[in-house]
Amino acid sequence: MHDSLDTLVIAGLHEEYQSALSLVLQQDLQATALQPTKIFEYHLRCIGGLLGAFSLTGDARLLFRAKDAADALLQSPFQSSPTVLPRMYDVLFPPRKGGFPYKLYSRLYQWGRDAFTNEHHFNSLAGVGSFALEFHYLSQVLGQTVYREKANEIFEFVAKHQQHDGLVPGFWNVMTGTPTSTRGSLGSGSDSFYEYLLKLPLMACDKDRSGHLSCEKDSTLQSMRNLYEKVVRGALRSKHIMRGSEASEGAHHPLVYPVENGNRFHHLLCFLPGLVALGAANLDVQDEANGDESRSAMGLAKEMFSGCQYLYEQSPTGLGPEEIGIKGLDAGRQPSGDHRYLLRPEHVESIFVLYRLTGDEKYQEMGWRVFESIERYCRTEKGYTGLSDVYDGGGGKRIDDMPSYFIAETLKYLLLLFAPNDYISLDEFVFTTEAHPLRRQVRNYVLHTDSSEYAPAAFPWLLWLVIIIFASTAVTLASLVRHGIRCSPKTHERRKSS
Ligand code: DMJ
Repeated sequence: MHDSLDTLVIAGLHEEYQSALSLVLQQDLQATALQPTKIFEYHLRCIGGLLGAFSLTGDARLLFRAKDAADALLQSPFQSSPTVLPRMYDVLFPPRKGGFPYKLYSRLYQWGRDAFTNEHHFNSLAGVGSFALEFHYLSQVLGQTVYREKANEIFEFVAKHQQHDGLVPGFWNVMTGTPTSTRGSLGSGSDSFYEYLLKLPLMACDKDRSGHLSCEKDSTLQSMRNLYEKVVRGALRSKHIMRGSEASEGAHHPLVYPVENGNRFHHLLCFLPGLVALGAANLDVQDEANGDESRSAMGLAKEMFSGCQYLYEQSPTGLGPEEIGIKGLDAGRQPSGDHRYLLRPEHVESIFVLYRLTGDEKYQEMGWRVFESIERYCRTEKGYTGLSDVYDGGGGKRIDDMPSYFIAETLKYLLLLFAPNDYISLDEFVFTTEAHPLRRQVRNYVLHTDSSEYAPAAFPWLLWLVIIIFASTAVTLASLVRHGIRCSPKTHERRKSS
């Protein structure tokens, strides 16, 4: 529900938005206090969703819900880790309500998991390093630096381990603050860390006269921007693309695929063309292109896009697979790998960004074809479903699952692809990794509403007052009863004399 709020606003579905909003506002945190929550998903879907809807509507109730949720993260997965890296899972409880019983349970849980298992000692790079955009935004809007500082600490910490090509280790022991191996990746488990190296500067840095980002005033933002450029020039160009000519002998097509481990295409990597295009449009990068578009950052973005687009187009369903081997790819044969389509957004995200940046209508046509395929193969009576095999004429079996990112991202990007350019313009908004639009360059934000009116349920002072009065009355009564049984000498004397 949290993940869908801003899509409903963007789509102009006012009634549906009001119903969703009232459900969201009924909850303190979208987490069950007794079960460990996966922090990464909670952060990007719930906090991101609340902030995206706040950013569009200015409704302060959403902002305070997001603040409560972020405070819950600071008091649990951040605080229970001995390093600056938060845990992957933790029990969350409302930061001001509830108090002692929740805290006790949470501490017992934390003690138990550390005593009996070490599985909670590890977290991915994306898991520790994807707080930056939402936490900076919270700090900017609330005027409280604590969130930004936490995100900056994490970045500074992991960035010390960057390799010569810019990659940062993909898995961490949060108890010791050491990477579990030096292996880095741009895809699963790492993607949003690299995404935010560009998107946070986009949101928070100033623009110079030519419209390019200028981050000199803030050393962390500057370092993030530098690392982003290093990754695009280094790791991305050297390890994470495969040219069609390398993929299959005699292949003449000028395609470039984003890949992992030398040869594996993963759907998640299809966010890279859009990201690199966004960087090309906003950074004043002196690359080695010398006017040769194919060697420029925008050229690289378009090349990688062509690989993703090809994989969509050459499947009989018109939808791209989850993960396949690229080596030996042959139009006549089914590639080996994971053929599922999980309603993922990354390719339509790149279609949308490239359309907005170039104005070329061919991207709208491509997006429309993806939409038609989704309608044809994935639509069910009550919603949409993933498919087991994009290479099967009918899409294979229906997976019977509609992840929340389908509404938050896939549908939102498809919708915006056909909206006017100034509707949620890329000059005004930056999209989080879950496609929640946050306003860029927010300065001295003034809340649209009286914040006290919408302050979330405060610490229950009245309840505690009643409990204290009740308890002290009980103690007094108990002592009176005791005194009645064993009277003090004075009372005894008074009684005797009367
Ligand atoms: C989304 O939940 C987010 O974009 C995340 O960063 C990784 N990818 C999924 C959807 O595929």
